[in-house]
Amino acid sequence: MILNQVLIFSPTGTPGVGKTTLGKELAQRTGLTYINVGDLAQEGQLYDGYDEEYQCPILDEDRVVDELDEKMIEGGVIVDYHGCDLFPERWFNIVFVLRTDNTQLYSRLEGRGYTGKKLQDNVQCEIFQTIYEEAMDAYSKEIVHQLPSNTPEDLEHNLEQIVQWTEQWMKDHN
Ligand code: DAT
Repeated sequence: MILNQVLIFSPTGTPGVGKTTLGKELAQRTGLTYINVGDLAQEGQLYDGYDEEYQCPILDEDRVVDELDEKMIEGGVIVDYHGCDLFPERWFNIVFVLRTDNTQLYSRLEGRGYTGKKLQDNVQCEIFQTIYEEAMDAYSKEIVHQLPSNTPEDLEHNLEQIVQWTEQWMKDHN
């Protein structure tokens, strides 16, 4: 059986770094299935309240994990989310953390209509490398890779590299 699960994420709460763009294109090139956790939660209304400060619904993490577990057991999945601490360690074979320079991130988030505290906090979080450390704690260090995501060239390079890693992983495990 081919078990190949890829998690793509960015510093906690940091959207706009290119996870969706990378994840969808990667799915096309590898035949893996792309899952956007934000969309999944919205479709199933897997929420537990509303965060007034950040103006977004609060994820019901237990229900999200339950919903995803079946798909994860089947394998062949790319998961896109802006955090990693809610997922069981056993789910993933490889983890990519995307990083974007702050000035670029600032304009991408502003372009999405982010303002005030939400904008500041997301950029701050990137500055402090919050998630990379979170990921190194949550998963075995050898499977966590950090990738730059500033330019279209970075995107293409990341895709090529991940496709190579995926092929190598399949060779090593079959
Ligand atoms: P996320 O899923 O992390 O929220 P996204 O994939 O929606 O991010 O991308 C946010 C915006 O940035 C979108 O307009 C596409 C652009 N983008 C993504 N990756 C990029 C890259 N490597 N270089 C330049 N722009 C990129």
